[in-house]
Amino acid sequence: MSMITNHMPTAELQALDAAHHLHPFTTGNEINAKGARVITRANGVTLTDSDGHQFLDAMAGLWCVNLGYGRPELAEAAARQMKELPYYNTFFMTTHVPAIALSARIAELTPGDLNHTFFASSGSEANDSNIRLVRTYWDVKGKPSKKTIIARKNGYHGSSMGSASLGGMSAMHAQGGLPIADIHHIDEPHWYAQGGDTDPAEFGLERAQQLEKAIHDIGEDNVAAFIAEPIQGAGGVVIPPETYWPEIQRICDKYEILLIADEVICGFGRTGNWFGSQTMGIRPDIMTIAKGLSSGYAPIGGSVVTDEVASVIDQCEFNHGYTYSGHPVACAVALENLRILDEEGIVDRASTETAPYLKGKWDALADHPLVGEARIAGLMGSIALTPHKESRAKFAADAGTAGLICREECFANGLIMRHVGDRMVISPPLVITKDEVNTLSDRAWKALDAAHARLKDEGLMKAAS
Ligand code: PXG
Repeated sequence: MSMITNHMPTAELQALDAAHHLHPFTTGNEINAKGARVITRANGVTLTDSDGHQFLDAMAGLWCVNLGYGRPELAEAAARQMKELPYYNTFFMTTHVPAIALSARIAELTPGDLNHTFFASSGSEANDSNIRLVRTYWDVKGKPSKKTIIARKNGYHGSSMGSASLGGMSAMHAQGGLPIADIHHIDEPHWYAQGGDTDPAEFGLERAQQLEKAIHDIGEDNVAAFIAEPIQGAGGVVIPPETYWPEIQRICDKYEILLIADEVICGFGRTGNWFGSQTMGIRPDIMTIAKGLSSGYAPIGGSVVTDEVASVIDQCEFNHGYTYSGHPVACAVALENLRILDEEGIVDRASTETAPYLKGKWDALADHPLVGEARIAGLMGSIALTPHKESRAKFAADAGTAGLICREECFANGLIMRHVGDRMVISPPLVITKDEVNTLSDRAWKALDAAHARLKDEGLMKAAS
């Protein structure tokens, strides 16, 4: 038990939370009955709750705290900026120093001629901006019929009406009448779950070629853009077969459509390079960024566009923007985060030292009787739980039953992993040390053993027929 700051007793905090706080992606009755876990402090890769329990946060919050918790420099950058200029907008012919400095720094870090950033406060907002950006782009170019955006089933691009429409999460579409008009979804390149007996390389090509077919079906004159995450994150860390992205790039090059890489999770060092597009060898026209941009210390996101896209958008008044587009405090925090990630060599070390070490430990989990495959790219990994390794079978129980049990056992063993259905995913802070990787791996084995025992006891190690 470590020191607990002087807050109310946990039960009182939970009662107030239940009375007044509505939670995202949560069944209210369930959390209110059980009592929310109250996180009070964090440092490095370790979270502390209101009872003093500690957890290794193998999710970096929600895939965002790339720098790790507790860096005072970011707090000081925020305080300095709040004292100097806490707020001003970037509308109506004005700008300010933090937005100038951050957009220039992003231009240096991003590949190619992605040199221009339109700021938002989140990934959802940035993807909403992208819908308007690509449709405006084609309007200005005299091709207003090019409106449809092609996206992927089980992709995740945010939770607003526009971004959730780009996303391919059916449970989200079912609430609130989504998707909005002119969004089309193709299948994801998820070989483990959907590849059956095909060879992964073959499957990757087939899934990429669905884009070409969709362009033909909808008509090139009606398609504005294709959006995808270089590696699907919330969909379960789905690393596509190597054949997938080159084929997607070929198709985007052949037809007149813009390629949007949603780098909200993959960006800022997560996959072993500054951007997932570099890891996957793609040349997007637009990148969505958020999360790791500020390591989650302040809400900020953006759409980074090429010189060509900016030169077209610049010809019109773009009737779009948020009160907090380029918020000076968020920009100052992001700049400080990028400075540290770069100057302390955190992205480089994560890629050259930590990632290979973690990969060794992670790949070994595939030997666990409950694990069907272990995949990892940089510091972003997943394992598939299965009742029958050889056939990659799904469980007979509802999807997510085994995953939830495994997540509970992770918590019980001081480890935070997220479950996506019956896949377990990790995305630890990039600053995780080799010792902490050992701890992560030890706790993952223990949690898997405990989950396996429970699944057997409860008669759940049965394959779906
Ligand atoms: N794009 C991607 C690829 C994301 O992963 C967003 C956009 C939206 O960003 P904002 O900042 O609006 O949340 C995301 C967010 C999960 C989970 O449970 C994942 C996200 C958000 C919340 C939960 O895996 N990703």
